[in-house]
Amino acid sequence: MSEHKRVAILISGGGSNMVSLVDSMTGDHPARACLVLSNNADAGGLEKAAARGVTTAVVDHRPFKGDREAFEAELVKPILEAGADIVCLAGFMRVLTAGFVSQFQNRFLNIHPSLLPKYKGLHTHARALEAGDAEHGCTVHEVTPALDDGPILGQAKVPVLTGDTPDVLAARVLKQEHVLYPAVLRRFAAGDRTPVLLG
Ligand code: NHR
Ligand code: GAR
Repeated sequence: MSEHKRVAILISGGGSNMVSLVDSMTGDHPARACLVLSNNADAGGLEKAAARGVTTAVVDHRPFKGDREAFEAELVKPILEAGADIVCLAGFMRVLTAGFVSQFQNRFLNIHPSLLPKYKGLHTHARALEAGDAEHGCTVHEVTPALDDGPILGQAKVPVLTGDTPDVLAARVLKQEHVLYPAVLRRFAAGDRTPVLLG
């Protein structure tokens, strides 16, 4: 019997959330990273994962020319090969079909840069600024077929400050993402779905 839950982390870019998750899974943590998987061969996170001794894989979506199911049929392979118990999206930028999501039901997490249910989808920081919100933040939720709509497992709030641009606000939120996501994953891997609320 293996004592640790195995976590696959899907990225598209820099992977700072992935790094915060991988680096959190040591000592008495109930899980360990088994795979970092990117849809983008240029993702900076791939080198960071390899430097940490985590297996990496790339499945580029572009050759599939919009055939999401054909892309996902390849994307799922390294996840199954790695024997993942839990799958975490961390800055993964491709919408996934119900067929893919259903394979990881109740063990599939995402971090989204808004206080859901506000601002599902993209460009969340600009939308929060345009709306004149006094606070903004990030949410970890379970991935379900409907985008950014699954049960909420944690949220962290940050203030919106005078003069904020989308980039400045995004950086403030990202710092909190690096606190929130590891805290939620630790609980979730231990079988506890009580929401983590920060800020
Ligand atoms: N898939 C499902 N089924 N459910 C969710 O909750 C998902 C998901 C896939 C990704 C992350 C999400 C986010 O946190 C996520 C949650 C990409 C897009 C998007 O529109 C939207 C939301 C999220 C990720 N992607 C475009 C697409 O055509 C591509 C955009 C680009 O490449 O820049 O897939 O925000
Ligand atoms: C993070 O802010 C994450 O919440 C967001 O992209 C950034 C990735 O940063 N995710 C999405 O917008 C998903 N559509 P990272 O690659 O450094 O973790």
